[in-house]
Amino acid sequence: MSESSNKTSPSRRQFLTGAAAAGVGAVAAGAAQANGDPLITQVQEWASATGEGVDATPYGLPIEFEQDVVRRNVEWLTADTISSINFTPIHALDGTITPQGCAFERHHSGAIELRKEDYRLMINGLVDTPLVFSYEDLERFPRENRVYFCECAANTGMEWAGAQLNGAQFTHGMIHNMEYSGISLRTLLEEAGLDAAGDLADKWVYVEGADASSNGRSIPMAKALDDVLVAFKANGEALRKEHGYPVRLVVPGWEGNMWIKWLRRIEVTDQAVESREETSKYTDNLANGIARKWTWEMDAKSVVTAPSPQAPIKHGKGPLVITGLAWSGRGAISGVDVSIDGGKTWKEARLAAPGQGKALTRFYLDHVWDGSEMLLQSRARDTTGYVQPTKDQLREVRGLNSIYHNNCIQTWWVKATGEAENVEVS
Ligand SMILES: Nc1nc2c(c(=O)[nH]1)N[C@H]1C(S)=C(S)[C@@H](COP(=O)(O)O)O[C@H]1N2
Ligand SMILES: [Mo]
Repeated sequence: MSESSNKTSPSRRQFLTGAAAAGVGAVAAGAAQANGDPLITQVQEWASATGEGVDATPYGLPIEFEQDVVRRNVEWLTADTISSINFTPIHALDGTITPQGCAFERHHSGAIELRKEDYRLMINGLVDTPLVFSYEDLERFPRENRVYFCECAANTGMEWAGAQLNGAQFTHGMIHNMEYSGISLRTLLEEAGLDAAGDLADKWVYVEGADASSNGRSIPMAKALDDVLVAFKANGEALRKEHGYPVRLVVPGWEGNMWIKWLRRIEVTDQAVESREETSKYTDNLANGIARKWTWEMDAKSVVTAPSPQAPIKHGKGPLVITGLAWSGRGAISGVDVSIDGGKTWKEARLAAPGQGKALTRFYLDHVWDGSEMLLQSRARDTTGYVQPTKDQLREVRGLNSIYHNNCIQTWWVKATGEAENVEVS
């Protein structure tokens, strides 16, 4: 849109604010004044010669003009990149599927390289027949395709005490959403046989990876038999090394730490192992100093991805697409509300598609911006009736000692200049 869209007459502006199709009208008014534009009137370089042949890029990368749309690390967060996190550039993406190439990574001992030929998956413990599968064995089981988000429990973890990191990528970017192809864990457990386990109600599976950290976690049997996947493809192609090639566990709706990468062993046990990853880490410290055990599900959460600090408004007042992401580990998103006044009043956003269970939902609010500053927020609701809490509501229950499971409402202070900043309102 060119600047001229701001110069519409008052009467036309009034008409535009009232109309549902406001955006389209005002953008067209701007576009009509593009007459003398050399990009329209002159033959351009790219139309005067041939482009690259089909073999120039056997496997495509984003065009050079998009090279700032990359995952980013916050150096001071961790001592070393070997045990660290980087963040998905959610401020610059649209739709819901996260390309693997910019999907956040979290490693406890670095990303390992494991060839399919060297891959083995063991199922042992309280099973009728302990089994070891090769990658090729896994490929022969009936396959499923499902889309799920994976959110690190530490996403938004730096924001408990106050607004901290200035960008949706850094406050909310420890999340990705992919279409996984794999086998249901139930199929593999039944292949090994669960009669030996007896009553399944109090049984667990202990899952671990082939990396040095092993990242072992205990999962209750009910979840293991419900919707957990042993996945080898994401978004149609092999998992990338950093996401667990050749096989990872997908634990829908539950904290990312349980999504074991480079999955090497599944042990059926009669109790939780209480490993390092589920005791010293990934527990929630409450206000009274006691740690809450097991917070597996990721509660409903949302964030406005644009406008946001890394995605300021570059045009003037008039039509403005406000957009963001919403998700819930307990079900599907049933609705998202957006506020431009710090939560005093709310408008229901438009969901790009009906919410799907445990997957990202894209929302839009087609707004006509009057050019004044906004305190922009979004609030997710899910199919269990749960409503995303404010930061203060969350602090009342959880205190200030927490890192993990911060699903509070985020506020962006969008200034008249169009620039945005991470702030808190109470
Ligand atoms: N084997 C193994 N699995 C692992 C980890 C790890 O370090 N090693 N990190 C866990 C954590 S804390 C998270 S949040 C997710 C991140 O998955 P991603 O790197 O694909 O984003 O993987 C989990 N699975
Ligand atoms: Mo994590």
